[in-house]
Amino acid sequence: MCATCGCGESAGVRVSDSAHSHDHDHGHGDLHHHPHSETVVLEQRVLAKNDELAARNREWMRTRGISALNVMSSPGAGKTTLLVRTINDLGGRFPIAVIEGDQETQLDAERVRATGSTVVQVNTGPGCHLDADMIDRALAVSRPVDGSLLLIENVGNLVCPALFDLGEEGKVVLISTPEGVDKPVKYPHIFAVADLVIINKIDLLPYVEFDVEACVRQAEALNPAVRVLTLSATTGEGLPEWYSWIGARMGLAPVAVDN
Ligand SMILES: Nc1nc2c(ncn2[C@@H]2O[C@H](COP(=O)(O)OP(=O)(O)OP(=O)(O)O)[C@@H](O)[C@H]2O)c(=O)[nH]1
Ligand SMILES: [Mg+2]
Repeated sequence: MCATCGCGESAGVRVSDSAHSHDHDHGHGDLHHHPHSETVVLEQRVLAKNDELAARNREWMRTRGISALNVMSSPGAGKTTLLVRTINDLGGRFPIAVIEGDQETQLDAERVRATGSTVVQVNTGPGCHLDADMIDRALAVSRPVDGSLLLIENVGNLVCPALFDLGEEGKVVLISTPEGVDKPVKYPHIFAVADLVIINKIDLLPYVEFDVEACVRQAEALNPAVRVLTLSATTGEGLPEWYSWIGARMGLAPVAVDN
């Protein structure tokens, strides 16, 4: 069981590209067999080890000019839809590589692969988040070219991904309008660490009860420095602001895209 979030991730984690699929121990090793009374100490050790690996990932990417974004949300908020659209719109300007995190299946990797982008699927089994060791192993398979944008889609979950630094350059949290306006106050930790909050599926606003301004206020109350964008990954409304944000993170001139 994961000593940090108690999510039971002791079974094998699989890191695979289209040609390979194999089991790995996920690196928490002997930490799983200690009694409950040591949970707090173990939690600190797990997170400290993760932070160390994340720092190594960050340095590896920094020296290669690779900018990684950790994209997080509850299941179905639209992460893969947004990633596919982003690759189709921006893929001609700089190389984009993707790491897909899901408990099971290659479904999201297949959607990304259809764009022609490099993609590695990480299956976490019972685990509910990606960690820095998984990213290290995925990078060893993917080897993004220098200057790439690396889009990491985390496992659909608003809780555990908040705790684990992957070595990314920025954390992006999506919330979609049918989920309801109260997600930031119910799941404050992930919104507190976000660099960008995206309110997705705004095309559904006429059909769902969702107060955009109230949601923005909640997110800003938890995280005064956060930027909030509203968009629809399917209609394309709001995407130019998202692309400008990416461009700024990558140190590029504003990216103009017709939608
Ligand atoms: N109306 C509308 N539907 C959307 C939008 N973005 C995504 N969807 C739909 O929402 C559903 C889930 O989208 P995904 O992109 O698979 O969501 P996800 O966050 O990647 O889901 P998991 O990987 O399972 O966590 C799909 O049916 C999408 O077509 C949007 O902006 N508007
Ligand atoms: Mg997805």
